[in-house]
Amino acid sequence: MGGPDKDDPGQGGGDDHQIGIATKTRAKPKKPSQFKVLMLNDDYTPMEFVVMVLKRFFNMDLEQATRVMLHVHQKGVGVCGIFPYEIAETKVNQVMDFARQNQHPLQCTLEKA
Ligand code: TYC
Repeated sequence: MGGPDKDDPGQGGGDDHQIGIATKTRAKPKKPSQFKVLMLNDDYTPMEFVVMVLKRFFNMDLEQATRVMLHVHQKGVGVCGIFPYEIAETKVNQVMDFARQNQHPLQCTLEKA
């Protein structure tokens, strides 16, 4: 990667007197960085509730949600999905709010992918 931009006209093709719009001012556009949404195990949140959360907020079907829930239950942590920062943050907040409303200690967090 890197190297000169093919799509960047830069200073105009050898013509010192060219009139036009400056195109060299923009910073190189950054790809939006991705974040993992992690679900953490605890001893109290019911398995069915975790499955419901994975279906509701991560659009998993019952089989996927059950697999991820069991992975978290056994290993302590698992990935629910990978998203741009703002979406990942929104998912974490939605899960935490929903867990709190239902008085479960379920924890969810972000990690740079
Ligand atoms: N360990 C919980 C139980 O035995 C189930 C559970 C799974 C809780 C995944 C949180 O992220 C979690 N009821």
